[in-house]
Amino acid sequence: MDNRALPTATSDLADLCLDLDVHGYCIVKDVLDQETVSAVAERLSAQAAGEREAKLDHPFPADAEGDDVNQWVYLLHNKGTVFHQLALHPTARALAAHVLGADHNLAAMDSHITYPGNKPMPLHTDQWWMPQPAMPGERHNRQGDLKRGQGPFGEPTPATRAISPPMVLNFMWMITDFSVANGGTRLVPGSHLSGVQPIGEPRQDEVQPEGAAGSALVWEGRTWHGSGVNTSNEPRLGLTTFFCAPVVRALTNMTYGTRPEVVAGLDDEMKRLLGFAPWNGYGATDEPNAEFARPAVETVGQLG
Ligand SMILES: O=C(O)CCC(=O)C(=O)O
Repeated sequence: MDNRALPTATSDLADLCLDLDVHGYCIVKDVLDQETVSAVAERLSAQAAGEREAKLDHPFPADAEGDDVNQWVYLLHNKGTVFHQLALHPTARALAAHVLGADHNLAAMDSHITYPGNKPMPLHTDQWWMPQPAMPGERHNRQGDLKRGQGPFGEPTPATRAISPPMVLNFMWMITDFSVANGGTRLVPGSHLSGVQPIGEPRQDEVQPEGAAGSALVWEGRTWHGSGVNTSNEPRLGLTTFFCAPVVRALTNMTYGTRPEVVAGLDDEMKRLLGFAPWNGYGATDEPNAEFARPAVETVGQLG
């Protein structure tokens, strides 16, 4: 298994799962038809342009320092029902289930647009906040003390002691082609098994998979990755459906951030995915076994 060649684009689910297990990432071939890609691209581009023009876009904490070129468009499920099918897509859900288990939530659905003239997003993992396993008698890291970019740092070689499992999965939809020229995602194969965080760039061992619009690049929470430099003349549209283990707090506050008129139009599966459904009592408001948590205005207030 260790000798498995680096991932190439495929739609074979067993191969995708093996690529994730062995290399920490996989490339899903032609997962969207071109009509869907066009519809998503059109809505996303209009939204991104509107937010930039109105100065309503905000950087992400893992962006390169001082990069005011790239753009994030957050909470996409509020910005067009065309995006909902991506979160619910069977291939995305199957890979999320493979890594996280049958129960998982949508932690974020955002777009990252790399524009010409940008800075590369530094290599990072998506679960820098996960405490390291500790041996009996060894002091544990306190989860609430961990900070982004703090380490532990090291080389992307297999650890020689226990490491934490993946807790999130990033399913990055290519809404335009992804290429080296337009700032496609950079990854370090095998880094998911190292148990450490990246420091120091550039690296010789990173890869930058290319793919056609309608494909997807998928990596698990421990894999070192970051976006590239866009030296082309066109924006690169990436759209991430970011899944998390159900007990983990989502990256975006989905329940607070979903507009009431959007909540009213959601089907039950989308509501579950966004975290409106309690999971073994977690995430409930006033009724742990309710199918969906009630918003505060509907819960019982002071009585008597
Ligand atoms: O946009 C990219 O290529 C990478 C995005 C990324 O690093 C992330 O979503 O954590």
